[in-house]
Amino acid sequence: MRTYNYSDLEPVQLTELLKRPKIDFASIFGTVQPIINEVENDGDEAVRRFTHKFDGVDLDEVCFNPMKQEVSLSKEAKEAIDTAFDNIYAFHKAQVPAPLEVETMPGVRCMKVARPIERVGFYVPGGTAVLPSTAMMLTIPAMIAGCSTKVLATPPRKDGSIAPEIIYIAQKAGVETILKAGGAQAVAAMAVGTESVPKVDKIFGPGNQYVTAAKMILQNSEAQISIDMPAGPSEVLVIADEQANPAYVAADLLSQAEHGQDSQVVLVATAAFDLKKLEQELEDQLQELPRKDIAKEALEHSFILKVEDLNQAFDFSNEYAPEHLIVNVGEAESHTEKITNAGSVFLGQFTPESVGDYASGTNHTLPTYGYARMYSGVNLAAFQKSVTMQVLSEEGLKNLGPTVEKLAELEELQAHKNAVSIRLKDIQ
Ligand code: HSO
Ligand code: ZN
Repeated sequence: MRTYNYSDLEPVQLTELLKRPKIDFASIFGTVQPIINEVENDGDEAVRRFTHKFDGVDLDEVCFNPMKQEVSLSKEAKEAIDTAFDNIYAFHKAQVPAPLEVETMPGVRCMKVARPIERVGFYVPGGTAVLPSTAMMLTIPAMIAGCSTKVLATPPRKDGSIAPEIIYIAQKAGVETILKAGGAQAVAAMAVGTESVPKVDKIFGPGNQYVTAAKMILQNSEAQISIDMPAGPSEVLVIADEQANPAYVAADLLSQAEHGQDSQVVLVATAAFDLKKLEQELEDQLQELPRKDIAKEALEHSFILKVEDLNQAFDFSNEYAPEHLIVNVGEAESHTEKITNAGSVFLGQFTPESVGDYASGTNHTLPTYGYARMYSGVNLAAFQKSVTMQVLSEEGLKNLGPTVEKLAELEELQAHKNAVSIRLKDIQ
């Protein structure tokens, strides 16, 4: 991994290090738009065509109801899923907002209540790895929010089936429809609806560049959908000081690197951290990984930044705004105030990113690409919208009416003023 000294960096170099690989969305849009158009025009038939073309699978059915399926899974697999499910459920259930009511003036009451987004779609990637954990991260908060239509899209396996782990999770979360398709065609089918795919209002989940491009195009189209967030390749930034075990740090870096060749892996280390030992550990541990080719490539464009102290480390991390931030330093919790931009944070030597990827309870659908500066990861509120309400008593209208009349006058909107005056006349 390339190594830099934070204090020696020229501003241009710093800007370079903060950058993520450029994604040429203009050309990807050119590929994706015709796929969307075909799904709009031909519905299920287009989904079948693209699944044949891109996944080499001839679908017997485009969708099915997972509730009606038998699943065969080992006891151990079920137990692991059940434990993760319960933790994710508990953490997201605790996010249910209390109804809010404020009396802003005597007789003027304002309320804010949460309501579920009715129809939601989840994209669960297939590709180089099946990700049942992503199915949990998306379906559980939707279940808690009370979304009434839940569609899960995931590419079929070579034999046209869907992994039993995903079906088991879909059953637990009350998903009514599994769409056996991936890519832009799956996103389009959920956004516009087809003969067998219910149309949804919001689409969640990570995916490759085509999936992301489809989400971006469709949110700006007549399909009228919203999306969770823009997504880029997965990333981790580890901050390590002298107490961090280089073997743990190497393991954490590799766990992110194995996601994809384009994964972003950054180590920010204080001078006393043993970088020699780290390099050795990276090399040794890499050799043992089934996905070593992917991880190796990811490491090739990753880097190490040496800092003088933890303040520099957090300054850089906040500018980088990583999807995952691992703080492997002494008294890690004492530094949380310094963290301003990060998707999800892992504190202390016993908290690898993997625990949040799978089972601690936090969500792993997180902003990448520097979007942690302004986006939150998926959470319960992402499946809700808030509705405000207000009620005025006679006294309330007497108190507030003159203010509204004056403001309406300033805006020269006579009808607005009248709506108040006509009532005030009756009650004064
Ligand atoms: N680190 C990934 C999530 C994941 N890891 C799924 C394993 N499975 C992006 O946050
Ligand atoms: Zn992961």
